Amino acid sequence: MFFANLQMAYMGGSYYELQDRDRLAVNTNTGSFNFSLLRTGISAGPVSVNIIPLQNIQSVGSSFAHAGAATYGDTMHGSISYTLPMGILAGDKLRFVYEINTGGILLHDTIEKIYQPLTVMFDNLDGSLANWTFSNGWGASTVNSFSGTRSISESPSGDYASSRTSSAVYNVPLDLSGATAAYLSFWVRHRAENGDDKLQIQLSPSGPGAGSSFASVCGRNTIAENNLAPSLTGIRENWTRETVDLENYLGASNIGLRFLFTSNGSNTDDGFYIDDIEIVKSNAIVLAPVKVVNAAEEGKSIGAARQIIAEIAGKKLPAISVLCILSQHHCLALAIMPNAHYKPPTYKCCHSLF
Ligand SMILES: [Ca+2]
Ligand SMILES: [Ca+2]
Ligand SMILES: [Ca+2]
Repeated sequence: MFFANLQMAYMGGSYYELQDRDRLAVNTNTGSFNFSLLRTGISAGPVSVNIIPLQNIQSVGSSFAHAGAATYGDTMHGSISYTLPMGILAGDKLRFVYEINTGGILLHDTIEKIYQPLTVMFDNLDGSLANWTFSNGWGASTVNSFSGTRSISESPSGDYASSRTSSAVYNVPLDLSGATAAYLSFWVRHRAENGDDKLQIQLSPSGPGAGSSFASVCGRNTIAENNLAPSLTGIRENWTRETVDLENYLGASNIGLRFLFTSNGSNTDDGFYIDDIEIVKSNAIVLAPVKVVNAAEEGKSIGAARQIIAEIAGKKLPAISVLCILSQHHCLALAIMPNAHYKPPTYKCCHSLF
């Protein structure tokens, strides 16, 4: 389903679209998470927002409540205070859920950030654009900007052309070596023929230059329909946060970033504006629960060693030896063979999975 259709389903009532307004980096142990609420529903109902902590957030302040934006398309701003745990370390991942309550429905938006990450790149596109290689019309635009006075656009003045293929390549290689988590974020607004004219976010593990092999990646708002590559398409005339989990590129040291615009042979529009592009990474050791995904040799007697396959934070671990010491169906992992990225959790109980 294209975004416009999804939005139509909500428009009949009181509906708000939340945008997380803060950078990916959280640098202080106490502060506020800031968000905006765009009224996209016909009704002017009240709205409240609260935060459900998921990971590395000790506590949050009281919820935000508002009687409702008076006019369709209005934007309100809110914030909720947070306190991080005492022992949080640079590079630790934060996760929480914005819960939006309006018109009798609950909407949830999961946010991931990193505490004191390493900034791989940040470009507000207000200064020199020497780090960019533009083709077929891309350039700076002062028509719309999320920050400062400029963004970049595939058609900075007027509508894009039909049957257009054009790109903006960030020509500095991005280094995610040693990273255990990394995210790309940028702000975007667009008018483009839904499904036919689109923007792809692309990464290459072989750098941005000659010989690169760019592939489209999924973000929070990309759509991949009818076997098309994941793309931003359709109409979003308010600045929208796009984020991409770069987990498939962790460890690579020569990554290229490209925005690829394509249009079909008919129906043109104003196109895309992009601003405040940011990539952060964490090199922190991942401490996460082990999840057993396959246990072979089921039924061995008590005391026998087993080999199981497990993952930590979604990544396969080398074979784990476990000793069944409780019963045939309740085991403790005694020895976990770590690779360089992981601290071995000791005595991780896996009984629920046997
Ligand atoms: Ca800007
Ligand atoms: Ca078109
Ligand atoms: Ca344009």
